Amino acid sequence: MVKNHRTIFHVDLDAFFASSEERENPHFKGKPIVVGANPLNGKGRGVVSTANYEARKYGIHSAMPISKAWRLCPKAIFLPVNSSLYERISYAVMKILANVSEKYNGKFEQAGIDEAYIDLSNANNFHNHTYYPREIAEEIKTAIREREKIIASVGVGPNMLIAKIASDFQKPDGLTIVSPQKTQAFLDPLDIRKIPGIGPKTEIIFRKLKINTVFDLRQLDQPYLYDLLGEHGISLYESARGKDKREIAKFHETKSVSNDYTFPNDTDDLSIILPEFFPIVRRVIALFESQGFRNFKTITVRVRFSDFKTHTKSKSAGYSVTDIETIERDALRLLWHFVPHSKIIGKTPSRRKKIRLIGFRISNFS
Ligand code: TTP
Ligand code: MG
Repeated sequence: MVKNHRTIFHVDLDAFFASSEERENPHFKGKPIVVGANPLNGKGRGVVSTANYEARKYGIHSAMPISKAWRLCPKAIFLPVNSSLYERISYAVMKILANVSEKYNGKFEQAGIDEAYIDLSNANNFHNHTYYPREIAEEIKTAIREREKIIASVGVGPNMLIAKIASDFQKPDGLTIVSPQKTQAFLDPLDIRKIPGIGPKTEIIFRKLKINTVFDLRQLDQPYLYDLLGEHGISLYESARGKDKREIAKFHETKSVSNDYTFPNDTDDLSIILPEFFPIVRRVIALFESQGFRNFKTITVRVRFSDFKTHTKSKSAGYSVTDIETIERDALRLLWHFVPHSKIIGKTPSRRKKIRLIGFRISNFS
């Protein structure tokens, strides 16, 4: 029998960074936790990485300025980002998921630090036993909770798109299964922002047109959407109908690794910039290496100026983690495009803008 529909699972950990901190510090339980930049009594300038569900009750969410989070809930527990802890937990969780996938003859793809897809379309054929998605979803949630003390939400659907929307649907501690027959009824009432691919910019365009739900979106035909948004419009036409042809990639490919830093005050002072810059470069390389990689092709330096304009410069060459000196030298050359040279040779400060944030990324792994 040829199956028309696949059975795809999407697993996403709840408030991941904050849950990891709770796990390590059980006395935080029940309290609002915000992980991100230092709030500096409301004067901090970075952003929130994530907040636990207790803190979300105050309106705090990812990417919000940390100063705003502080105003919303000054009594919250504010914690810095402890990447190595989250990487360790992520690794352990992904191992559990890869094992489940293998046990049921599936395909596994890590999609982010706290999320993964498993294609279990063939699980029913395994050992001639019929496995129900709910059993396997419960098995996954229980294994992660018992072994890693973290709560995961699971979504099951006929493709990656529906599985991803489903895992978010009843967060936290969610389990949502959407059958192929119920897919359209599930999607129609959802807000357009629930569709991955509709971000803040596309949202504004649709709201102006009074397109608020997936049902509304479905009333627009392809030529109209193409005129409005180009190719992206066509892909949203498919998404609104619950269609998604993507296949689970058997081997996860990390596409890039990056890190950045927001200065406490905007600066053009190299004696402040450089001591932050090199540790960022080294952190990125260490993270890449910890994932078992050695070689990559491209480095990118990102600078955000005080007016929030953000610029990047990239260089491609054959880089290896064993040659950190070359990486640092090339990274510095890229940074050079953005810093006021006059400061180096002692002339008057240039008319260049001050820097708010610096970042470094590596990509094109080989
Ligand atoms: P998400 O899965 O998007 O968010 P979450 O796990 O905190 O919350 P939930 O899934 O329950 O809605 O992201 C996973 C982690 O990635 C998150 O814990 C922190 C990090 N992250 C950032 O650092 N900045 C961001 O803007 C986002 C969205 C996430
Ligand atoms: Mg998550």
